[in-house]
Amino acid sequence: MPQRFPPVALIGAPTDIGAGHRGASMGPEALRVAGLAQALRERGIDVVDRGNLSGPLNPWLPPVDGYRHLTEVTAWNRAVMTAVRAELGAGHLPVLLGGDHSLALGSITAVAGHCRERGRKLVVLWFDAHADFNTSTITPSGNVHGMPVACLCGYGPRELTELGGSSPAITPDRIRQIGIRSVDAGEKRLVRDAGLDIYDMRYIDEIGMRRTMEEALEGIDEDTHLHVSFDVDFLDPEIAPGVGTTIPGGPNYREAQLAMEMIADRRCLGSLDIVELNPAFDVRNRTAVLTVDLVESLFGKSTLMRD
Ligand code: 6HN
Ligand code: MN
Ligand code: MN
Ligand code: MN
Repeated sequence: MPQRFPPVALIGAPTDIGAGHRGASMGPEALRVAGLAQALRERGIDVVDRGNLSGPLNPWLPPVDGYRHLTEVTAWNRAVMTAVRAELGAGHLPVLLGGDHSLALGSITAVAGHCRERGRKLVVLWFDAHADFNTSTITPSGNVHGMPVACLCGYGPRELTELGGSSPAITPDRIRQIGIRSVDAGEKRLVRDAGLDIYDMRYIDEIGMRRTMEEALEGIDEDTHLHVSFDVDFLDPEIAPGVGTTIPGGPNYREAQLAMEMIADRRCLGSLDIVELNPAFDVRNRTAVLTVDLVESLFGKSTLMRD
């Protein structure tokens, strides 16, 4: 049986406030133009598009004390957290249309709070070329989109680590990272110290996507709230050029589809971020179209053929 999905709420967060290139602010509209809502409706899912959140413009300033635009990043994340919390409270499945990956702080903080209230187990699958585990002292760029996982685990400025209350939103054991192939020197050490569960490209090359996903999905069942944070730069740039931070050697089309299909089989998707899509780098919106295709699989497109 395919998962029966609650109504899906699309939440646009049109900003590149945490990124090192301009343009992810156009991501929500590119996903709409690629037919995201329609594709989900064709799967029999109720979809409501909440439109776009608003927040400060990108002042495009250099970092201060290791952070670029910390005040603005915080404002955007508060807006995202509030919107995601409201959808979860209403029993909806929130889909955050980023925007850069710093916004996952707001969405996952909301999801973690929701799971704590309901006594539900949370697992975050973080699809990315990057670990996003930098701090102000080790970051090579000051860009907060390289820091959300660290902030969620309590390493970061109070504005961000205490977005949802005084303790960190999650512990590192809640998160599993897939597709990683670019980690900065200081970040590597911190990732190891924190004990993050990382399925990097070397691992995927050696044991294949199928076994990787079996391991990453271990212990996940219908009582789990599964949050998928999908950074489009997870994909190989040959098929997904529309991102600001392309790193060669990512999963190909079939590998990415299989990962999404295997998640769908678990029937416990509870929330989703689609981030870092950057139309300024894309070619005829093909990365957005590909992303919609993968989201269809995540929502069970191929499941019916296997019943
Ligand atoms: N992303 N590790 C680099 C940095 O600047 O911290 C790149 C981060 C990219 C973040 O793609 O979400
Ligand atoms: Mn990322
Ligand atoms: Mn990335
Ligand atoms: Mn499918």
